[in-house]
Amino acid sequence: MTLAEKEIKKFENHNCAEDALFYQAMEEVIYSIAPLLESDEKYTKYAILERLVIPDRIIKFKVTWLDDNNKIQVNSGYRVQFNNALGPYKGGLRFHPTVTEGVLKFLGLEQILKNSLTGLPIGGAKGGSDFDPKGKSDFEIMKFCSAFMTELHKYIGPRIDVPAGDIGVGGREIGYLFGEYKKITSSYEGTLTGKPYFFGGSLMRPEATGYGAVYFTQTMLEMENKEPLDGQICTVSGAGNVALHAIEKLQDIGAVVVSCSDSRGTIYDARGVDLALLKDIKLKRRASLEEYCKVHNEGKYIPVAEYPEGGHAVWDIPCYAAFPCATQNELTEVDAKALITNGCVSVTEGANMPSTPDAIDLLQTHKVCFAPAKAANAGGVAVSEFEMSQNASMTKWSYAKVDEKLKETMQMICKRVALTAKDYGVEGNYVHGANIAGFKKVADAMIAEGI
Ligand code: NDP
Ligand code: 2IT
Repeated sequence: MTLAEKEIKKFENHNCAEDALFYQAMEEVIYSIAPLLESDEKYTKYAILERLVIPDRIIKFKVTWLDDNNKIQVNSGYRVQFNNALGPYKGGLRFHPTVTEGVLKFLGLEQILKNSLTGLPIGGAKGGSDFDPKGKSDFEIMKFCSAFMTELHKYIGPRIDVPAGDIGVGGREIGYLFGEYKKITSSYEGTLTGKPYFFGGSLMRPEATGYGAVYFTQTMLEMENKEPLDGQICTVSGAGNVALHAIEKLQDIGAVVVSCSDSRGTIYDARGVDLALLKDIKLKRRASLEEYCKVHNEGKYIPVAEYPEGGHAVWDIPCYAAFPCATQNELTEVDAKALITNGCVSVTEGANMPSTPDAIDLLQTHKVCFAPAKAANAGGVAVSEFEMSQNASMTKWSYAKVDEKLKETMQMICKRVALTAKDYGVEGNYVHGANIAGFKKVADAMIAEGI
């Protein structure tokens, strides 16, 4: 039995339906960091893994709110404060009917290592609710956010825990959450990031994750001696905050983005997608992508029912670079096979853990450059930290300054990940590089801070 297998065995109790995603994330981390554990026994001596995989605390609360028909609705709310060895707990809030404690534990574990990779003073956390924002009125969103914050405010603060957005939580929701926090505490402080710009948000926070994923890919392709992205066909999945801004930056640098998707279907437009229309449909009207073909009838809409068995229509489209930016496990082994067959050169994870372990193995075996989420999508949380910094010093940074710092951060992460992989004998494996580099910094801090 290898050291990694022995370590994984210790956590068998998480191998259950409720913790399936958490177990998947944890297993990858443990496999990746085996060379580090082997090279220095202090990590085992100080029981770092055992201490890291259990959150500092999980807060679960009831959220009761009144819908527009004055009917009482009840949801569950959570905040998983995972690890604050490097700084205040930091990570997004997800509002989606699939949210459970297990989902938030997976996202929280990823967040610890991602935040560590940014080199910024932020710990890891995640939270959210099984509340489904789809089809809710603006007032209902506001009432839910107020009710959620009634409980959450007790546990957060600019030096304690700083939530932000994730699936189902954008500027509108952060605005309502911030308003309620301010009302309860009478304090105007940077306890949430992703705020709209005119009351404390940072320029470029909405763009940061998508743009950052593109900056990361540019650096990775250069380091791996591959052709740059300009003029290349790219595919993107998702049609939310991350996907739309990845598309925006890709188009900016001259790439041709031919796809996007939502929970109901995929758009394929061989001439390049119409981003202004996508923003209108998804951000303004909050409608289905089906609307796209009403304007562009040359575009093709592929509903989920017509996806390949075990796969997704987006990854069937030939491309040079692929950007999964929707949700977890949306790029399977079937999809990886299709990408490889079609000559795809790089895959960048804009979403959190969008690729299944089998898919990653296959892509890496076929020498497809693979940028893992915790490195490639760290631009969002990095700019969140820039927002914390601006709030704390009561200043505003220019767009150019944020963009420059974001670019620098993504390039630094990419180089560090590649270098770490090389140092630990797994050159070219960005998954192992990211996990080792992210873990090492948190682990060293935990050791230095005592038990
Ligand atoms: P949004 O809510 O803005 O968008 C999510 C998009 O993904 C929507 O188009 C949604 O479709 C689609 N989607 C959600 N669930 C599914 C599903 N089960 N199957 C297919 N499509 C789905 O979220 P974000 O763009 O913010 O987040 C996307 C991913 O990026 C998530 O994994 C998130 O954790 C990650 N991430 C986000 C960051 C951020 O700054 N926001 C930072 C780093 C990572 P529909 O419109 O139909 O619901
Ligand atoms: O997954 C993520 O990094 C986010 N949802 C953003 C977290 C943040 O605090 O900005």
